[in-house]
Amino acid sequence: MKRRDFLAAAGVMLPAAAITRAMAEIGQVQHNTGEATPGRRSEQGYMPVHTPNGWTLPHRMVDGVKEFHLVAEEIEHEFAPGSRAKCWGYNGTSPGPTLEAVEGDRVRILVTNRLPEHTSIHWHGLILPSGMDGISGLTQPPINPGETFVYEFTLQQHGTHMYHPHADEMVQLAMGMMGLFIIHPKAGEAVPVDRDYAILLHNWAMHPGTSRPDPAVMVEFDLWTMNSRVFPAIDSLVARTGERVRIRIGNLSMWNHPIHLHGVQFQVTGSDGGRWPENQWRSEVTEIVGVGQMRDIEFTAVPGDWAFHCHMSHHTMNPMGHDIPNTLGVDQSGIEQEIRQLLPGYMAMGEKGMGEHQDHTDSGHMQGPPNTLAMMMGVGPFGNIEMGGMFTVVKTRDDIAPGDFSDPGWYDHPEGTVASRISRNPDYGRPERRGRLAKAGSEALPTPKREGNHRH
Ligand SMILES: [Cu+2]
Repeated sequence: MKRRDFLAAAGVMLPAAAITRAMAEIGQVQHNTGEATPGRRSEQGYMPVHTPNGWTLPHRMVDGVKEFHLVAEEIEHEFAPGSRAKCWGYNGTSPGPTLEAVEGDRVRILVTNRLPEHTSIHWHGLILPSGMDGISGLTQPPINPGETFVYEFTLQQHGTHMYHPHADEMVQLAMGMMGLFIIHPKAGEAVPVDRDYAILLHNWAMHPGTSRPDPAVMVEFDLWTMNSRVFPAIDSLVARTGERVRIRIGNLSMWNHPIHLHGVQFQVTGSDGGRWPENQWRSEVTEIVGVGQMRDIEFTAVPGDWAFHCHMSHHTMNPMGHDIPNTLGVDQSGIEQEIRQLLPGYMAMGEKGMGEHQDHTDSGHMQGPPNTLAMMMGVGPFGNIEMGGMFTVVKTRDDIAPGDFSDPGWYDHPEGTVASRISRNPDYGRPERRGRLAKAGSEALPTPKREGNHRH
């Protein structure tokens, strides 16, 4: 965009004095590389945030103002290899690039709309003039297709924040329009972190066989994402043993997500309200991140491969039929033959649980609809991981260089520290058992006796 065009656009919302000042600065624009050197603090002294599967938007300094430029547009998105979709995002991606600044910075954010309909951007949780709040119709005119608007305000707080449209929200959020806005405290942090991750949670209705999210769905979503990716395509979160790690988690989906980390008791240290005073930090192993909320968790990294996931078990699955009949314990051997006459290759599933599912899909026995992921995926050093959705791994090793985010592979467990088989005999040992056991030899699960028929 030409400088003159920007100033014309800026004229919509900036006082004349600011434009004059900006014009005087033409030719004195400093370009910033955006992402600082990994593991190094920025010029302003903060440890840059790392957005797994994402990126940080470069800015430039214009007249002492940090200037960012977001472009709302349709994108080709991949949730994981095997599932692509036409989505909407910013600057080519969903989530849009992370914006990063420091409390006290003055920021100018240009927003160009290349969508087929109008949009706006709301700076979720930021303290700013009402007219900069980005609510189409309420605080500003909509940004029509082809137009560029400018937002400008001074950052009066620090914390983990988000941006998203506030125009045709149901559609634009469902299509993937969202991003993170990280503001570091001006005074620095008394307890510094060595690694600072940022993750946005979302859900998508990608009906099997389709390639565009369905914005009308309210409950039955089939993709549950961290930074718009599903397991096993979500980057591992890497750390060196002993490092202090922060994971900032925001939720713009339609569900609350109890986020669980294995291996440590983390501290919940902050939110969109900023980093809390230390005496308000609390130890948890699962923290619910409600819709529209942010939570920061921090921990000291201990060696291993540690699962990090939503604890809603259907949120760690990829597409599945939620309305299928319950076949657990049902002998389907006859039915399978009959259905195969109508549907060649049909496989009865679920008689002994769904654990066999990944074997069938991985081996190609069971071909799902095109452009649709299998329900459970991922292969670890000990076999199938049988996960999907909001699941990834915190990988901590002793020999990771500061700022190295590359995946170190699977953990090499010290001798004698892995659970292992000691018998293949189901009658092994003398464990105490209570309650009503299923009949010997039956594969059926015990069925509780119902109360008698009370009709008289
Ligand atoms: Cu969840």
